[in-house]
Amino acid sequence: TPRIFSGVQPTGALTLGNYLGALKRFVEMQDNAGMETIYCIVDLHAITLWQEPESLRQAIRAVAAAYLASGLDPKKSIIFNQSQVSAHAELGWVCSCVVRLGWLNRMTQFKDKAGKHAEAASGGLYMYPALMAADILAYRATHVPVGEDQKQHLELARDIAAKFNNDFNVPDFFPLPEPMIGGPAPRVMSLRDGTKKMSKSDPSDMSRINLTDDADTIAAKIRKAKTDPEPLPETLEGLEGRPEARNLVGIMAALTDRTAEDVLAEFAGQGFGAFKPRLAEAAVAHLSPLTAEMNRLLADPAEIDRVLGDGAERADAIARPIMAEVFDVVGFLRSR
Ligand code: AQP
Repeated sequence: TPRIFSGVQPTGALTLGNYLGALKRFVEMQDNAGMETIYCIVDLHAITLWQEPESLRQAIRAVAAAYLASGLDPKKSIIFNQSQVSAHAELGWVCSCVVRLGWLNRMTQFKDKAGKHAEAASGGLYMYPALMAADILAYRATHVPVGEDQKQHLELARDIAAKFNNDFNVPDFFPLPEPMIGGPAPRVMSLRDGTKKMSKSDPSDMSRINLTDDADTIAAKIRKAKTDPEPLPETLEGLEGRPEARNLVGIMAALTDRTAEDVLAEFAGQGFGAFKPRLAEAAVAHLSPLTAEMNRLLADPAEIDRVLGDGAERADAIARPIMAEVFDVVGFLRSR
């Protein structure tokens, strides 16, 4: 059976991009009979950039609440935080020794996140893709749903798996994980700049819709979203060269489970003055029950911690025997 693995970083409130690009798809896969689904909150990844310890703890619970509120069910999926399963760190080290510096040097996300001060970036940020490969391989996961921004890291994970299999002469030891990019919104863009992805770490809060935003905030952010003065076109080609317009149409389509063509069929010829209030309505209708459920869950942190602890035990039960095989293959001596 296909085994799905994916994760989200607890680096702040989740955005509509994380929801449409990741969480909504996680739920669809969970509910697809015949797939085993493992969803992680990747706290080891989060500390590649500085996180205030207490905020990190809260952010882990908040991502867990977002998972559950979106419809992930701990009876159907394994839901846990990465640091509670030691296989991630252990295999992460092995993968760091398999990956080549030349491969890491090509990763565009490192360049984006390290910015102009790469010398001051953490070693972890640089090694991030090796840990991400380990996350997937520790379960021999076969499929990884991610947004488009993670495509390059997934290709690197495949390269690491192939090199491990080849170096140690264990063909098929790790399956090469398949990226699953696509879905209704593989790349939701910033509300302030249609050429940048919507990101929870963008300095401008107006650039994104957070899953914790209330209805008035969502409406205000959509009202102030950057657009152009042209009315909406009749066809998708008419959106070319209009990244902001394309983005808002895409968000509307994903929120209302329609194609972008269907959205244009309804709104062609109308300006953003008419479209934006309708988009805000759709966003609020979709997100406010989710936000309410998140808040309800967060009122009982002990219950969230229990769900994560239980998930970690089940994740560990899968990863532990795989790690024992890895240690043997690598040549580590284990005498206890
Ligand atoms: N704008 C987006 N559109 C579609 N999918 C997105 N994802 C993130 N942003 C968008 C997908 O969400 C999943 C979890 O992402 P992550 O938290 O692990 O890290 P990220 O990709 O770096 O996301 P952010 O929001 O930009 O976080 P920060 O700002 O902390 O780096 C992934 O599947 C991702 O593709």
